[in-house]
Amino acid sequence: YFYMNELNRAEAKARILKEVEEKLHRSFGITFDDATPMQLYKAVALTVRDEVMERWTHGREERAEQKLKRLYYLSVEFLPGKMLVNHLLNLVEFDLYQEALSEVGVNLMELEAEEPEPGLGNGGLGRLASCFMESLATLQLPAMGCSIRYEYGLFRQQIVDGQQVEAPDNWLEDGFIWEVPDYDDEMEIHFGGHIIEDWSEGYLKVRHEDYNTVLALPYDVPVSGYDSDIALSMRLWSARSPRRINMEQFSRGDYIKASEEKELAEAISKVLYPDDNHLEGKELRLKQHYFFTSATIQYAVKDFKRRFPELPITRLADKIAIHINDTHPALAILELMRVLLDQEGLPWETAIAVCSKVFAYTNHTIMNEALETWSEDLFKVLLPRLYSIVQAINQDFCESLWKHYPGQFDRIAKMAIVSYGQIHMANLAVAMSHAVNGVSKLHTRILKQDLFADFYRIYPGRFHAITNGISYRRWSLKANPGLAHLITEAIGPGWLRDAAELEKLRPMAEDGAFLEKAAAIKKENKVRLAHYVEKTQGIVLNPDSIYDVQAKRLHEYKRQLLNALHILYLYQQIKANPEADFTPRTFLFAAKAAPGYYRAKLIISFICQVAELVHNDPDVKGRLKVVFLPNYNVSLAEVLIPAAEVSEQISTAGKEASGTSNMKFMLNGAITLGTLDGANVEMLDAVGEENIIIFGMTPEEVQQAYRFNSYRQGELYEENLALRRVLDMMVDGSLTPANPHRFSELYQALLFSDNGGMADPYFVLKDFDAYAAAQKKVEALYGRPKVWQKKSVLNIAASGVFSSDKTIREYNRKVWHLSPVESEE
Ligand code: 26Y
Repeated sequence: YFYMNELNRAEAKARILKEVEEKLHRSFGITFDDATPMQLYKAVALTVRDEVMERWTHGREERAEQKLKRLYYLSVEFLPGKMLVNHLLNLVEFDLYQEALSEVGVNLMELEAEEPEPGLGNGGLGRLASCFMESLATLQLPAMGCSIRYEYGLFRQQIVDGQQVEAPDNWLEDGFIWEVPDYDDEMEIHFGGHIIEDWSEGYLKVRHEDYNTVLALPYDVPVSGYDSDIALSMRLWSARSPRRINMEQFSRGDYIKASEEKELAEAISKVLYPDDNHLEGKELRLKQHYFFTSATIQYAVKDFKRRFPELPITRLADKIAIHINDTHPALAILELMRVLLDQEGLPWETAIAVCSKVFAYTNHTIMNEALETWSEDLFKVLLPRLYSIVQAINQDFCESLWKHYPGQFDRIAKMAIVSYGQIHMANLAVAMSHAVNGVSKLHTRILKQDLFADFYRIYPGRFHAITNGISYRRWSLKANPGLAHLITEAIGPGWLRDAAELEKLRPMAEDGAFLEKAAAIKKENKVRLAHYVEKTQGIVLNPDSIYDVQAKRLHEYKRQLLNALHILYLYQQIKANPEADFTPRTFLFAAKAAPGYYRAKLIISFICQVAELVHNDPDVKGRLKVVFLPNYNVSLAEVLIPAAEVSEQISTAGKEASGTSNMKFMLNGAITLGTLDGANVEMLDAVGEENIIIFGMTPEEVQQAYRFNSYRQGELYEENLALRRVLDMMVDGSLTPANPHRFSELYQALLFSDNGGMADPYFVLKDFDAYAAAQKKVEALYGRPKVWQKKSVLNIAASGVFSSDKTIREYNRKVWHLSPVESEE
């Protein structure tokens, strides 16, 4: 379509409109003029789906024909974002559709508003999984993403009276055009019951009896890649009761009991757990994990046998790779062991050998509260066969450890898979995978030196550093079309295939006309955001102020509180000197807090109160604005990130494994204000220290302060007057005069240790001065627009290394070894 002449274009547009019209007639029995926006959206989406489906079929056939190895990417979360426009961009048909539809008065971007966003994830980990799927499709690597079809995605966040309120996300309510159920691949999942060891034939046969069955029905959602001949599947398993309604009970009049059973089975895929980086060991969550990993393993084995009837099961690892995204799907390891032992009849050692060749594991966090463990008591009741398998693996594993660490009981206990009544999923994943990786260089170093140091000593070759990446086409072409067009105008369209070509923009940083155009686009995006904020919040933004954005899940370690305290500091400066010059600033926050994370919710309230204070003070007028944007999700990110000038990446050094929004902001020309944490370190390497603002403690300093317990919070309070004044504002009634104690918990947590926990464990106070100084630099730099714009363009030029295409190539080279589907020309 790129190279079409005018005549062909006109024909193609007419064809598109005709197809849309036909879909309206056939699917909805309605004419174009009478169609509702939702019907129109669906009709357009159905025509696009037809084309995506062709690539889907093609990919499937070619993969079979070429007998290719396939990757199963298991993740309990995916955040794909809206799909219509993305598919059109990938098919390189966006312009054509947009023109065709605009000729009949329909705006394609507005049409997409009708599409529900699948909120099947919490944050970075889920979004990363979706970026990976797009890159796999673009590189034509055979892969399938597997997860759960949650009926309710992550809650919708509302802010009521300055507080987070959760509303259900019933995203399937109006139907989801992109999913296709596959009844042929429905699987049976067994829970509970007990196992019987049968030696009657002279060897061990294990029978599982009295279990409860739940059915897993897969819904496939196609994933397209940029200008790719194939589409991949995201396979979402949905739980169904085996008896739609238990007929026997029904006829005995026990209708309630029968429907209860159905409800209980279907509860498994009802709702996504809204916790990010924090595990509560709930039975239903364990059920979810087993449900989708068991379904996936059974399907993978079935598909292997169907495609390779000539191969013995011992060759499984030649034809499939299974990647587990964090430990949540690590039960897949035990489930494959079960299938190999009990169904395929492999001897123990052989099954272990096959498994260890199949699995690879990515760690996404070193924080203790996010490391997954399950109580043995719960585990053995729910998954009795897997329990006996994990016991045996643990036994073997600990014996082998004894050889490496003779007599070192403590060390072995720390590495054990089962210890002190708990099953340690990360230890299982490391012990049973052939590859383990961290998600940035720094994070991987911490894994090797700290969390998995004892494993690293024994298996150094198993560990890899593979830095995260982003689906940069969505975050430019889709989210920031103005910038994308400017880039293409300057360096040609090659960057859309190869992100490294963004480097060609470097010389443009010296080109005044280019800088002006880039600045004009940023301004348009700021205005677009201002419209959005006015329409949704009734708040008017000043598009000439600095747009400073912190958008991510709310966590103490991410330090939204540091940002908020600094705003109070600026406020005090204005109050002390109302006539002084002050660069107008807009601070935008967006963050969901886990519903049970009390302190995170309190921080949201705190930010909202700071916003109120600033808003109501006449001295501040026009200088400071603070906005908390509710319901951060992929769609909001697509409006927010292109408008940002300052990107806040201010986590405590060593705590953020990588971060990925940092990369998206960089691609969109924001200047990063960040700590030496996660991928920020690599952004610094890529763009150079003049083009990023780094501040605060180093990861080593943080480590030392913990190790030697040398952090003196109280002294900072005593000695730093500016800081003390800010902290005092938390409790002196300035924010909530009617209830001055509202935020005392936050204040206390910064200054006083509490049941053995140290005060301010994320070093908010310690980094305060450095942060304020860094913000001063921001202000000074903003006062020199040409210099700012130059740095902004250099950031865009250097952001190509964070393409997830590159990340996926690296996984493939180091871990998966897949061959691409070759297209016949
Ligand atoms: C099960 C529960 C304990 C849990 C639920 C969600 C544990 C972790 C998570 C999510 C973790 C997550 O999103 N981690 C983020 O992964 C990103 C992609 O690698 C990183 O960029 C980011 O630094 C990390 O916090």
